[in-house]
Amino acid sequence: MFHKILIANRGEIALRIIRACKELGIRTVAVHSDADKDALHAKLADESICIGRAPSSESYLNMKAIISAAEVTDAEAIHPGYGFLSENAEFAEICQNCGLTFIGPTPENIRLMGDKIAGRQSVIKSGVPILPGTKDNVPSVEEAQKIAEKIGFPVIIKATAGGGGKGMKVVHSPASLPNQFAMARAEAQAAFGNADVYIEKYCERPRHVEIQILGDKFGNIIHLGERDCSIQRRHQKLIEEAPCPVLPDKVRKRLCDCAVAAAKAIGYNSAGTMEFLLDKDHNFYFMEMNTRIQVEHPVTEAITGVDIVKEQIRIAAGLPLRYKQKDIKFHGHAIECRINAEDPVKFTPFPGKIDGYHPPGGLGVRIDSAVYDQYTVLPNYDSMIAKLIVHADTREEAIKRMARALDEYIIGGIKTTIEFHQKIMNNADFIEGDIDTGFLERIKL
Ligand code: MV4
Repeated sequence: MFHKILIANRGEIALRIIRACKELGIRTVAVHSDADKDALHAKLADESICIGRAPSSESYLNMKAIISAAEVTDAEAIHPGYGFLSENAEFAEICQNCGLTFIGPTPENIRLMGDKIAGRQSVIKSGVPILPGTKDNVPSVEEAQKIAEKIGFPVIIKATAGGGGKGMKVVHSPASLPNQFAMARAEAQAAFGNADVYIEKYCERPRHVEIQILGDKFGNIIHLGERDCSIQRRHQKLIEEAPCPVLPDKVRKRLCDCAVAAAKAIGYNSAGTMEFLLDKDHNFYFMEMNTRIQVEHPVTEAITGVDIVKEQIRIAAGLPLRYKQKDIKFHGHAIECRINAEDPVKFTPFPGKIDGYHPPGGLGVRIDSAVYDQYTVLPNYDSMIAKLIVHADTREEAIKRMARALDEYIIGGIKTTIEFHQKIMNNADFIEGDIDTGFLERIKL
């Protein structure tokens, strides 16, 4: 096992990783920007090093500074968390070349899954269902028109280098295709420096369901069940839950088996997530794979009891998985609400000083956060300041527990999404489990 790990991240996920390390008896090195000198991750780690100025591009994305920090502190491994350098194949490769273990999958796996066409092709071979669409980049509008006619409208145009909805365009008719095609390519070029796009059949009102995977370096791969992440706004997840409230057991089994087969097909060896769309008839289609620890991993931890970050570290250290599939038992229902420092109506960031902080507690309540009373939420970084996770025997009880915990949660001085979440917990369609990715756009709060 490692003796010392450097954590190349900030905020709640840096704390989450420090906690896992402490319980594993591993020393920790935090890195922080100028602006983060009072941040909890810098205080709670055994050592902490300033790696640059406030903008992420000069600190948390500064590969040279991070590698140097690992070298001067004698860290053996780097945990990238999520965001920042977590899905940067070049960074994983540099770590390798510097004799540092990147706590995540191989650079090859990161690169493969970062290319949506290549990723799609590699999982098709393992029999995972995908929506009808193109196998390759669609270079011309004439080609696009032909393909769309063949698949049938509506279709969706997506960036090959994409993810997160950037450069995505839904096309309902042949007449609107040329314009949408040009816009998709332009947006993809601007966002990713790569204008390549592919075309798929558009799935109406899908749910976003994803499978948590754990694979080790001995070819063992297990799943930890699914999460339903359908409550999103502008491709930002706001609420996640496990299990998916509408998935029949037989479909769940097929979905999880598919995700394991896909991970096996690429020799995946870390924690990862396979994203699927689930339509109203419970057909599912592979979308993409995330090769990092995800924000919403705690709902899976709640229903399985597996510490995913610890497992990820153990796997990177070359240890075999501690669980076989049959050891994984699912208990109850978990929900996570992302508490963002945001204007709850406009959904724009609302940084500032927290004046008065009282987090909820009690049975089945977990908070992953790095804020405290009188802490100043910075404008330089993501606006998520806490994750509130509840666990109960049933979904109905979990919703009531979440509503209770949200009521208790006091964060003074800034605006947050707490009241938004309270409204969702009282929404009849949400309570029924009748949600899809268009839910937030449709409802009036
Ligand atoms: C789709 C889709 C409908 N049909 N693909 C959005 C982000 C990217 N990961 C995939 N996305 C979608 N792909 C087809 N063929 C609808 C979405 C989508 C979506 C997916 C998951 C969660 C929220 C979403 C919100 C809008 C659109």
